[in-house]
Amino acid sequence: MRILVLGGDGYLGWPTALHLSALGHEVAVNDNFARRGYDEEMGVESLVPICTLEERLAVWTEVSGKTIKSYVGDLCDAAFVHEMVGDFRPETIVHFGEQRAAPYSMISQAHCVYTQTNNVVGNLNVMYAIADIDRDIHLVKLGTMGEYGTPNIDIEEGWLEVEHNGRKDRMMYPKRPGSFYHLSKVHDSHNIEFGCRIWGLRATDLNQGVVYGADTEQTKLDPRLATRFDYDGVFGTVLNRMVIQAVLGHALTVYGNGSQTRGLINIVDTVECIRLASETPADRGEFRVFNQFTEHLSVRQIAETIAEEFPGEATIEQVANPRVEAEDHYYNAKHTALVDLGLKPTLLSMTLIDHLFEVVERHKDRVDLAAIMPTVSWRATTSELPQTSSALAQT
Ligand code: NAD
Ligand code: USQ
Repeated sequence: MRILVLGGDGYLGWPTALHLSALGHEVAVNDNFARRGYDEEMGVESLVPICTLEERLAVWTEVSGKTIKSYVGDLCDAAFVHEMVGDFRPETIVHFGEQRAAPYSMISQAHCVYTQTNNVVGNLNVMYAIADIDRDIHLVKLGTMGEYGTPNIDIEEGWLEVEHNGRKDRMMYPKRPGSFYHLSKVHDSHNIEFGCRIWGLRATDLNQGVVYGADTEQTKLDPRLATRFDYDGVFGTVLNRMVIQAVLGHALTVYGNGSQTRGLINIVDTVECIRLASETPADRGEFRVFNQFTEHLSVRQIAETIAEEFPGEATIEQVANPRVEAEDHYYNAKHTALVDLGLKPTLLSMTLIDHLFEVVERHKDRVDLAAIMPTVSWRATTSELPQTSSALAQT
């Protein structure tokens, strides 16, 4: 199958491209390196050193004998997207290419507007390219479990049967997200559902939980194939951050009382979910939604699990929650569709955590301790223009 991976230089896009290529698919990647630009803006770097996209692609050919084509450009450039899709003629487009950090979207007005413009416009350009060039192309779009928020009822996979005043309908599950980033994903979902209903597009929206892990079968083949690993207070996700904190002797930062619960997924399952969704496409006109996580834990449970497994001393610190989010809430989210397609979940285990400790130990000298504590408050509304930033300069 010909598969175009958008955001193919990122934490998840790169290992997904390798996984699909290793399994015999013909793969191309797109990226505009915005993520590398946010690092410069924030003054941080991935814990694990990463090569340039060009170097990574050359190493993959050296190691596997396979070739991955690359298209460098911005998804917000409609002409570029049209040309890329027309040139590669994919059967599937996997769309990872968005600004993905909730705290980044809450830094200031400019960061919020950048995030929503980048994500919503980029996705619309992809939809228009598919509609114009070939409506049989299956769009596999990365959404997020955070689109749903934490409602006081069970979370279904995208759709909800509603009975109101004696009448019934199947409606998109109501959304109540927790950041301007998460909201951008809600807007994308609505736009894609509209494209399926009106133009007959075929799409799978993958509402993914928080990803953890440092490597996959392919990225382990050569250190130059490594994917990025973020730990800072803006881009680092909770489990990866807590592993680094334990190794560095920094207290594990639980925001608020830590009862807030999130779906989690290991990076090796992410790449497999993308394969499963791509190889069994949605029907023409179908907006299919899968909840992509394998288990759910509260933030406090994550911290306790890591602290218990750490061979040295690890302390847990409850810090004032910089976000506005429910801490004590009901949480029961369905996640059976991908298992029904064949996913064999990789649950959080001592072996996985020990492996993460080893990865961090190898690179701990690269950590900037000053980047660990959270700095972005959900309550502030900063509207002055930020310092010059390569990422923001594109808006
Ligand atoms: P990432 O930031 O590492 O990768 C995203 C890539 O997209 C980057 O390389 C970036 O340069 C690129 N990109 C951004 N805007 C672009 C544009 N306009 N044109 C071209 N390329 C662009 O993020 P990630 O962690 O790999 O996440 C990938 C996707 O999965 C995101 O859409 C994210 O919302 C979703 N997701 C991630 C997680 C997680 O825990 N990491 C969880 C759920 C969902
Ligand atoms: N948290 C802590 N301590 C920390 C960091 C985070 O307690 O040091 C808490 C947060 O308050 C939050 C939870 O952990 O309640 C998750 O935070 P996170 O930063 O790990 O994840 P989030 O901001 O939700 O975003 C990440 C990815 C995003 C993806 C989302 C999936 O960055 O791209 O969409 O996970 S989900 O959370 O299911 O929406």
